[in-house]
Amino acid sequence: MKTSRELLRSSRRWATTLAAVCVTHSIAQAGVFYDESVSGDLSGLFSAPLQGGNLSIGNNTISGSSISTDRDYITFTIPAGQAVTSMTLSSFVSADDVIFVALTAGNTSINPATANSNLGSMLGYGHPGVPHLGTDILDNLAAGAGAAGFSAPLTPGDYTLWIQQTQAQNVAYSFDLTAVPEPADAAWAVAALLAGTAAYRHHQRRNANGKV
Ligand SMILES: [Ca+2]
Repeated sequence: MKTSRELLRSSRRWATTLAAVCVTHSIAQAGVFYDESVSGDLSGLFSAPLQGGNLSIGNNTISGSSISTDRDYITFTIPAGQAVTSMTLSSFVSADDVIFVALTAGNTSINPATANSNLGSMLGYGHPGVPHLGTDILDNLAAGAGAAGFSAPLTPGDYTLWIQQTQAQNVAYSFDLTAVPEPADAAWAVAALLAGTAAYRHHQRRNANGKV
């Protein structure tokens, strides 16, 4: 059985931990995950996408452009204890109105030459564009006909995006992948903090009564 002093120390540690998480979250609000204008064109090989690495808590922005046969492939990893709640089309600049996006599990995408007969190997796909600007497109991708489908949030693991404009008009795009602590972890942290707060109040009451 912990003493009230121990519980108070525990609650302070949790408050510090939670504050650190909040600071990290605010710092990561507008993180660049990959920007073609800075780091170069993304891989055009479905079997060897650019390996993007781990997402950070907050927004992870992928920016690039595609025209005609320029396929853009990039992987991202959702670390253990995190989840991706949304993929927002945050920018779309083109004379055309849509772009093609597909999501697969793992570190490779599917062969575009046989994609039409292999839709089930994708988690989802869709054609987001002007009507989706500023909205989450995970639900649109999950609804891709013939795809395996999935439910948001995306859970820890490796994923690959295939982004491509198939028409002659260039598309400049940005997507924001929003990563958060997994709900179970966040709920546990809050519950622990609340338990610590209750212990602290108990400690204060005992102090007021001349007890420790
Ligand atoms: Ca590109």
